[in-house]
Amino acid sequence: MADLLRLLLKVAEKAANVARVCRQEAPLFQLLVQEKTGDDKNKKFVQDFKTLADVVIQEMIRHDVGAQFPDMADFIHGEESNKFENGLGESVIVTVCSTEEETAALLATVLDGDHTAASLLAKAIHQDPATVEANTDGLTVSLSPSELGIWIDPIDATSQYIQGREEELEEGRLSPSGLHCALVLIGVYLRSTGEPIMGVINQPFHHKDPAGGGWKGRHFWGVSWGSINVCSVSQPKDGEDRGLSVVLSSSEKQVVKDALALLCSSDKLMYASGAGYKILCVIEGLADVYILSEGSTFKWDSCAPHALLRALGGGVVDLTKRLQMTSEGQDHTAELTYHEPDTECKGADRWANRGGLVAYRDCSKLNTVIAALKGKL
Ligand code: 2IP
Ligand code: CA
Ligand code: CA
Repeated sequence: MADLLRLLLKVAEKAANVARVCRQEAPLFQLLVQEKTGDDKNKKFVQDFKTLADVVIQEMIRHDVGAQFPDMADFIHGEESNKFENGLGESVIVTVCSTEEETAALLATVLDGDHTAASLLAKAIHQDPATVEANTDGLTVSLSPSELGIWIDPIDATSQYIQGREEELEEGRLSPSGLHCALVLIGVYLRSTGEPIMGVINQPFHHKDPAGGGWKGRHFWGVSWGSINVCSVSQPKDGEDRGLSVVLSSSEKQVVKDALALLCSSDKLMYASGAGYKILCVIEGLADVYILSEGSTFKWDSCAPHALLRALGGGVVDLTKRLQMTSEGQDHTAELTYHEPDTECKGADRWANRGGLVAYRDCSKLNTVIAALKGKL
């Protein structure tokens, strides 16, 4: 498992490099944007974008993980389909080839013959990033790759990634929107039960290098399996309870906003973009809970950060299921799982977290918000 974790940290950093290159090269970025159609349409946005950056990043992760762990190859899923249509209406399957030159040639067919853009992208895909620091000593988990599956969201909060607003982040404070909300999410689950057991989160745009070297990112990871619970983010120290803090999507239902306004002071009811970023805020302790009353997130949004929350003693529950339960306490029956599609739905919706969700670190905070929402939805 330590091997797999090290590989995922490395491919996530490579993914972050590709995301940065695509923004740095303005003409490249323009070329990358295509509109989604059909069943894969995310109903949340009137105009959702499928970027070549997304597809390329997902395929690169699939390629690198599949090469080192062949037993996992058929169980590496992601948000994107690797079928891409170029300006001539030709359908091209985007894959990572064995050499940089071959990948560049394939990408050029998607990029309508723009060889400069294709070479830039291929270079980032084939470049090995500097080793990512992670203390994985003693991380021995008795699971084999053939028992595991992977969910990838190559770029979460695509709209923030495309808008590209640069924000100065304040230490210890949640910042509602901007490039820092865009995250690379790679989650590992157990095929038999669907439990999330390992997660890697890379934030490609965390701060600008003061020496002018462009954007710098950061990463987080966690493993939770049996008695092993390890996370790169430390457990909060038991301090004074400063009152409940909640993060929501700005498009959350008014009835939810109203119910929570009765529980939190106005500065503790916060809004932010990106499903992954909001769960990361809970992981980092910038908010106690993230509540979403709609089925607008998917398995690839929650799997990776869910594993980190579990390693910290928290989790992510299905809101609808949890509201129907009578008992309090940490009962795992409402926790989200990642192995089974919803057969009543079609396309991407088969993998939606249909009942909404609550992400939490501390079970007592989960119980407080569930009590406040009972009978309201
Ligand atoms: C989106 C993205 C959105 C989020 C939505 C996700 O994923 O994280 O920001 O909406 O639920 O599916 P909101 O910001 O309102 O929480 P993607 O950008 O990968 O499509
Ligand atoms: Ca997403
Ligand atoms: Ca995405």
